[in-house]
Amino acid sequence: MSITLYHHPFSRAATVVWMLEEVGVPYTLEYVDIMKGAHKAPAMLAKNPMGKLPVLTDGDVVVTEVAAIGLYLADRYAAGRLAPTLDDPARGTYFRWALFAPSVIEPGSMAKAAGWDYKPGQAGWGTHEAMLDAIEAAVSHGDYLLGDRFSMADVIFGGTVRYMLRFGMLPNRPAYTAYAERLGARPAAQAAEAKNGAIVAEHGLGK
Ligand SMILES: N[C@@H](CCC(=O)N[C@@H](CS)C(=O)NCC(=O)O)C(=O)O
Repeated sequence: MSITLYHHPFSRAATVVWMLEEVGVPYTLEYVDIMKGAHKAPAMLAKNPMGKLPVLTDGDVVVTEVAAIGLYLADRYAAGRLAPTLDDPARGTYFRWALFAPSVIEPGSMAKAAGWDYKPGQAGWGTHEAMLDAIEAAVSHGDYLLGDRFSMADVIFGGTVRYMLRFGMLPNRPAYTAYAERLGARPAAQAAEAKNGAIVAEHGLGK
C-alpha cells in the first residue's frame, strides 16, 4: 500500500501531515493548487465529490474528512499506540473528543464568527459558551485528552484548537494555550510544520 496526501499547506491537509508524522509511515505529498481551483478538477472530484482538501489515498482506499483520516491512520498503522485498542474503554473518550472537533467546535465557531441566528437546543453544537467550557474540561484532566497518554484524538481535536487559537477564533484561555503549546512541542508537530513551511517557500506562498 502506498499513501498519498493531496495537500495544500494553507488547508486542513497541513494537520494531516502532522498525523502522518506521528504515525511514522512513508507517504507522498501531492500539491493541489487550490488558488487555481485544482481541487475542483475532475480527477479530484472523482476522489472527493465535495471538491475539498484533504484527500488521502492508501492504495485503492480514499479517505476524506480530517477526523476520519486521523482515525483511519491510527487504527490501521498505530493501533495501541495512537488509538486505544478495541477492548480498551479509553476508546469512548478517544472518539468523544475526536468527533467533538468537526461536529461541535467547527460549526460552533463558524456560527459565532458569522453571527448565525440559531436555536442552541436544536443545533448540535449548542451554545458557544458551553462549547468553550467543554473544550476546557477536555484539556484539564492531564496533559492530553486521555490523561497522560497522547493519541490521535489530540491531533484531531488539538489541531483544531491550535489553528483556531492562532487565528483568534478561540479565546486565549490558559488551559487552551498550555495544551496547544504541549502539542506544538511534539517532534512530529514540528516536523510537519517544517514540511508545510518548505512547501509554502517552494511555491512562493508566503509573499
Ligand atoms: N469537513 C472537511 C472540511 C474540508 C475543507 O473545508 N477544506 C477546505 C480547505 S481547509 C477546502 O478544501 N476549501 C476549498 C473549497 O471548498 O473550495 C474536513 O474535515 O476535511
